[in-house]
Amino acid sequence: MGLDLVGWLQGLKDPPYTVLSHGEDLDGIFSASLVHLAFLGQVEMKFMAPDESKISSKSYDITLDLPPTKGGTLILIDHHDSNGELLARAKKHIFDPKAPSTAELVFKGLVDECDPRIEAAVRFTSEVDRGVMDEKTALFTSLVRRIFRMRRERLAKLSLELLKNPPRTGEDLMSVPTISSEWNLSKKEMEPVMLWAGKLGRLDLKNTVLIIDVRGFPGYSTPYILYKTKDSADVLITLTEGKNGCIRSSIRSKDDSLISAIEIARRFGGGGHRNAAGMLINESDLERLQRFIVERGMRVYVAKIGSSI
Ligand SMILES: [Mn+2]
Repeated sequence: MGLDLVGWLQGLKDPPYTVLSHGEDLDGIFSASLVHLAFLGQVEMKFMAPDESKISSKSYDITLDLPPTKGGTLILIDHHDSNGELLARAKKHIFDPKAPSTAELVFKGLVDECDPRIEAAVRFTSEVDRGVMDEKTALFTSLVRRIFRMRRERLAKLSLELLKNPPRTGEDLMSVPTISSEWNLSKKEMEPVMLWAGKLGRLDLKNTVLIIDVRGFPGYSTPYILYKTKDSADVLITLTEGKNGCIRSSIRSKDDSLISAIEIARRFGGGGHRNAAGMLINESDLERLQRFIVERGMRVYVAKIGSSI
């Protein structure tokens, strides 16, 4: 079935095929790797964040793990429930909100190969995208974000490195050349954040939403902070500086918490998955956010990065 899609695109136009993927996590990067494999390298990769692609007027042949652009796409492959309303922007799509990762959809849909190392890396990517990860994988995700912010053109190189050494562990992810050199560049600014996140992670807050204010520190550290604090409260919300004075916020919830991540995100115009979502808010929304949480019967604990815990 999927090979039909490859043939369909090849019949429609000549290579190289333009690929737009999510540049902020393993799923986006490795999905791009798999498309590179499916089209035998005849691709040009670009990376964006969801809030960028949603409003971009450019068009792409293949869009992965993102809301399709206003300019449209020939093929969309994605698993984000909240992008379902934008399917009309794609000529053809493989869209399944139940899929554990976009990488799995790309693998099943486009890749005509049974290299067990690739298959294992797809399974690993699905686990990571569900939020099951170790400390090194969380650090990798933070470093991917740093690259995305500072030199995103290098992500294409990273996606090829991952294809050469299909990752199965956080250790594998940290050892690819682009990532280990980024770690050397960022160690000094990351280490204080890591220490603080470790202390925050030892809190044990019941029925509480922990709001972690990371503003003033590098926003790319968020995935690592979320990992270190994952057991400290039912819901975690991070605040980092966004563009034009906006606040970028990531939300994580536990299955049995009173409020889910997606409920909070939707309430403030964001999206994502049930227990992992994101939103862009303003300073003036922070009070509304806290009120919403309290009205729904949960407590709020605000931690400002660097402050004593
Ligand atoms: Mn994904």
